[in-house]
Amino acid sequence: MEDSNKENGKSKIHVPDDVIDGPNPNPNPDPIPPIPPIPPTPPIPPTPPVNDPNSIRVTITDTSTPIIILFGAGASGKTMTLVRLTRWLTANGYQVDPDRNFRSSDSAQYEQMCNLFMDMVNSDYAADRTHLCNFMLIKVRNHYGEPICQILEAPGEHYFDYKNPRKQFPPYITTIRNSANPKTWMFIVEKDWAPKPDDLNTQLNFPEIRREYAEKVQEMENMIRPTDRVIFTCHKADLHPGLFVAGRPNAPQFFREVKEQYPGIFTRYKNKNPITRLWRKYKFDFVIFSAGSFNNTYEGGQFYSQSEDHYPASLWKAIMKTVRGGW
Ligand SMILES: Nc1nc2c(ncn2[C@@H]2O[C@H](COP(=O)(O)OP(=O)(O)OP(=O)(O)O)[C@@H](O)[C@H]2O)c(=O)[nH]1
Ligand SMILES: [Mg+2]
Repeated sequence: MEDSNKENGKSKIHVPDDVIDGPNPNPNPDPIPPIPPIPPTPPIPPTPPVNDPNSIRVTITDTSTPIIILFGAGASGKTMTLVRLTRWLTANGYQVDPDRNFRSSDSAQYEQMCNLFMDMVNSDYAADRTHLCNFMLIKVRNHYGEPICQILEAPGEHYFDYKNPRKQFPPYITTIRNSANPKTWMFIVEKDWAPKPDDLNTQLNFPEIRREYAEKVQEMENMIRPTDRVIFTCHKADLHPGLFVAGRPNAPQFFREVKEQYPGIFTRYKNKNPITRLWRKYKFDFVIFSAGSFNNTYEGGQFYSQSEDHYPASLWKAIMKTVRGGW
């Protein structure tokens, strides 16, 4: 039987008459208006001028509550320490909030940093090092709303830049150093610290960089007031499972290795009291810390799993000892 849709063996496609006869005689009387062009997205505010630390001005409105200064090189873990400590503090009834008056000259940007602070703390991802939240003063209050301390978090390059180790500290650090507040300097070290060079072809002399950082720590130790307190913290302890015993870091072994790798950093704080030095050689607490573990994601970020509570708990205990004047 022959297919009526076929002509000379080829398929014949049925086309309705009105399509052949031209335009629709009844066009829609209300045509859809053209979609207006999408307005350009407003420009993203520039990141804070942290690249020029000399241009930064800070205002300390609360001149009596102690300030804890997180002193450490770039990527030493300052921001993630603040994240881990804030999580622990808020879970234990403390209030942790950015001080919104700290940087008045670039208030819009700083305001944005303050707004993003709790998002950063609760994020499942590591804080981006280029993130806005990299320079803040945080206030910690107890559950009665009374201020306990203020914590300064700033980019590590302002304290030590391995490309220019002799660079002076920026003026805002001097402002904080000279402020009337009681102060605790938290000097951050990392066992076997090996900074990542910007250019992967560059060969860095890591022992030499650690020695230069140790000199920078001592430069600050020589400038701060004798009444200022210090804590030494050894970060990223989780990277050294060989120095753990029954799941806990072997603190004396970490101390010995850090002392060797960062010569002279502890000397100034030797306990010279002939009696108490028999059981306490140094006048500071040495805290082993880990913020947690970090796994690279396909998108180029880092998934963050927080450390056990004993890390922030012992860091807070050491901070409180200095704040209450235990040394
Ligand atoms: N394994 C391990 N890695 C850590 C830890 N803390 C931080 N890191 C890693 O170090 C990177 C930098 O941490 P940050 O807290 O941003 O360092 P920072 O000192 O604030 O850096 P700057 O703000 O640039 O000075 C993180 O992205 C993590 O990859 C830790 O406790 N353990
Ligand atoms: Mg940081």
